[in-house]
Amino acid sequence: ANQVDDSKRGALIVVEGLDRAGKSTQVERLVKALDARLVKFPDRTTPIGRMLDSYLTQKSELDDRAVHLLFSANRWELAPSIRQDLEAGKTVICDRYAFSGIAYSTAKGLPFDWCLAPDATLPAPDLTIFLTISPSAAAERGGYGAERYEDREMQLKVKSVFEDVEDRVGDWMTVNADRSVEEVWKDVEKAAKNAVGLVTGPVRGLF
Ligand code: DGP
Ligand code: NA
Ligand code: NA
Repeated sequence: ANQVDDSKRGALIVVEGLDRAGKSTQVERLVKALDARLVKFPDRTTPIGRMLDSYLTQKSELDDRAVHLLFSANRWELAPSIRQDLEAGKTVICDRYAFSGIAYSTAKGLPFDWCLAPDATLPAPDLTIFLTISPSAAAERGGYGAERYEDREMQLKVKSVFEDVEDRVGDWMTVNADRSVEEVWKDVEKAAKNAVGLVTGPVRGLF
């Protein structure tokens, strides 16, 4: 294990991505390379997470605003332990975070600023890596899955909102995930290690 300098907090690194962009592979590599804790959102194991899982797998219907607040609540229920780990010097990788919340709900037609509000003051990432993929590269990687949101039209809308989010958020890096796993990893690893090295000061609040 890495020697932890107890005067230095851990880095919060978020990975966001479009469907088929290879997010899980990059996240897995990051967790190993940085000896980090992985937090996957939504965390489908909590009571709120089970409601979200049922919604995503299309076993239940929920009002768009209600579901948005549940996704946010799912992040808030994990937030204290994320903060605790960061303060103890542990690096935390989040597979999706508040930016997915904004992207998916705005893509469904909810107002951008309404979507942003419930996640304000969550622990702010030191780096957000957004894996983007062109529709043609996504199509070459095979069909979308059976979950809610996994279709071409929705993914195009989500992509466009992520591009708006990028303008509102600092410490953001967009990575072209049309390329091979190794090429993408080179960029991801470099940016993440750099972010870990640059961490200073207390955990900040989002937005
Ligand atoms: P995965 O591809 O395994 O990361 O699946 C998570 C799904 O949940 C994906 O379709 C994006 C969606 N999702 C994640 N976070 C949010 C959120 O905060 N709000 C909404 N509406 N959807 C989200
Ligand atoms: Na998915
Ligand atoms: Na930005």
